[in-house]
Amino acid sequence: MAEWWSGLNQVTETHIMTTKTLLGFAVALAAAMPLWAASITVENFSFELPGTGKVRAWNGENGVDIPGWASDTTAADSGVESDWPGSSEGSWAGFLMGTDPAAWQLTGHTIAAGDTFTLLVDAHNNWSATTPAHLTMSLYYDDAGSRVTAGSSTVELTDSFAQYSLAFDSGTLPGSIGKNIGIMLQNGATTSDSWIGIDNVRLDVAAIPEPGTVVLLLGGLAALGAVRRRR
Ligand SMILES: [Ca+2]
Ligand SMILES: [Ca+2]
Repeated sequence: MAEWWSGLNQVTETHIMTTKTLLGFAVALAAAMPLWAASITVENFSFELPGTGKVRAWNGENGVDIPGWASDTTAADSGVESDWPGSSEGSWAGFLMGTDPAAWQLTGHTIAAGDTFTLLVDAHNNWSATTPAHLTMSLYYDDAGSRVTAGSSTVELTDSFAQYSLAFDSGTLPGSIGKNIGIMLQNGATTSDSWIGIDNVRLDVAAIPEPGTVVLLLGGLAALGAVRRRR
């Protein structure tokens, strides 16, 4: 075999090896997705504020506002309290009466393509005439001032605090992209003789790159490999 041919062949083989290594790396990277996860700030997530006493109603209707949380109409007997029946984080917990309006909070996080969300809420039954008690937790996006439900789940509660979760993938609702995400919590009872406790509300987001981004990433890695090979 001519020497020039052997040399060229070697270069080609090296290039194939490099490409294979890079492809392997990209595949491993894709398998390790989501690329990042973060916690979204939930104001007064643990209902520790205002921390001055039992407060009914979320919008300050009784003289003291409960930061972070709001309701569309005045809650008759929902708010924050610190004594019986306890909390799962800190000293205070939220409480929600059946038939009271949902307590909601719009976050500062703008929904991006590839975002997947997990809402985590600690909840239990405080006192309910009919058991089991229920919590309805929802995620929504704000569309120019109106709330559009993105996902909702009604779960059964026991007398002990437990963690409940709700997931939402922005890919299932393209209309949500570019809008801010919010949280809604409501007693799931249809009668007013039920009170539930809520605490430690967390919202996590993980970003999964779109296929186009992965292709771009692969292209970039291949180009990098080609440049290295030429050196
Ligand atoms: Ca708390
Ligand atoms: Ca408020």
